[in-house]
Amino acid sequence: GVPASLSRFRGALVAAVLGDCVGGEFEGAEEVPMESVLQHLNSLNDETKGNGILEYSDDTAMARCVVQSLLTHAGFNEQDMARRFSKEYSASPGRGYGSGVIHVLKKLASPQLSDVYQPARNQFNGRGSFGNGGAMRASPFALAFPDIASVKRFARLGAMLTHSCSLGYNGAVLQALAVHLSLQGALDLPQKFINTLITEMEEVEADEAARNDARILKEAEKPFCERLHRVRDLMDRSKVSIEEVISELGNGIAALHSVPTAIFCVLHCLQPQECFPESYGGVERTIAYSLALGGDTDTIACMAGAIAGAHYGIKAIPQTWIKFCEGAEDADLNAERLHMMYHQL
Ligand code: 8NA
Ligand code: MG
Ligand code: MG
Repeated sequence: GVPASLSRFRGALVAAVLGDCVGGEFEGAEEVPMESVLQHLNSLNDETKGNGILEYSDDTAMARCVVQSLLTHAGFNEQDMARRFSKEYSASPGRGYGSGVIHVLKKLASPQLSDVYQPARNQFNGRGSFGNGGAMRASPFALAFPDIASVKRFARLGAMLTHSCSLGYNGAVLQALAVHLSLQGALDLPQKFINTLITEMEEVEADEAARNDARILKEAEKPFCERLHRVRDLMDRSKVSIEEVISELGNGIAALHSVPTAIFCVLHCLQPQECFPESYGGVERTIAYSLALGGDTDTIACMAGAIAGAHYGIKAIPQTWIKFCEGAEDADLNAERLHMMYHQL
């Protein structure tokens, strides 16, 4: 497809919502047989049901705030984005937020707050959260800003409103970069795609704060780069089991254990495979595979969905799935608005 076409924007934003909605079924499950995944996804083809019966969770709730804020200000405004997060949380607190981040969201509601980044810095005894909550809502930054420097800068700042640990906000940078590249058609050359991500993250993780956090948490010197090298090694193998993917990359709620995993899901599902029905296109394969990993399935499928959707475009998304998922039609409309913003900046 054409780089940065409307179809890619729609695919990215809609598939992220679908991943969140259909992934909710298995969130936190330790083992998820592919058979159960296919059964669950098959139930979405029943045309007599539908109309948004699968609800979205925190992932989509916060991504919608990011989108609305970026569109309203034609750019990044931290006060406005923070206010939208806290308003959304107080309106619908039951969307499955992490147990730490809810304290930040409550503090962000205070009108006396002068520094909107402060509540996030106070998390976990001042170390900040390394959860994937910054990364799960990072895709819209790649759909709003055409230049890579802005994507990196604003994905980072947007995540820091709740996640001040570099292992949290750098996961958001990586997720936004993956969507940015996919939007340009970079997944046509998967090796080059992963190498470009590694090169970009080398620079991102050279930062003093990142090195310090990695040291304290006893991670590799450049944790995301190390994980991306593992992704590249797994890509080169002819057969990889679900167990190996989980043990090498993880399926948990830390950004480090989920963003590289989501990227691997997309790369692994670029070609048709025996375990999927023949009728499945790339977006269906990617989401199904993400769910079969278990763990934080809604968030991994949401992030993988955004990257895959930006590659395959809206035509690869089944209409029946859209009908079943709350917020999918809204995402489609917002994608059009972001597409305009991207091409005007
Ligand atoms: P968060 O910031 O509360 O982080 C999530 C969790 O990670 C925390 O509750 C802690 O247990 C742990 N954590 C993060 N940083 C640190 C630290 N520095 N030291 C010790 N522990 C830490 O929430 P979030 O916005 O990052 O959300 C992450 C995930 O939680 C999302 O996937 C979201 O959907 C949610 N969630 C996940 C599950 C699941 O079973 N996978 C269930 C409900 C909610
Ligand atoms: Mg969620
Ligand atoms: Mg989740």
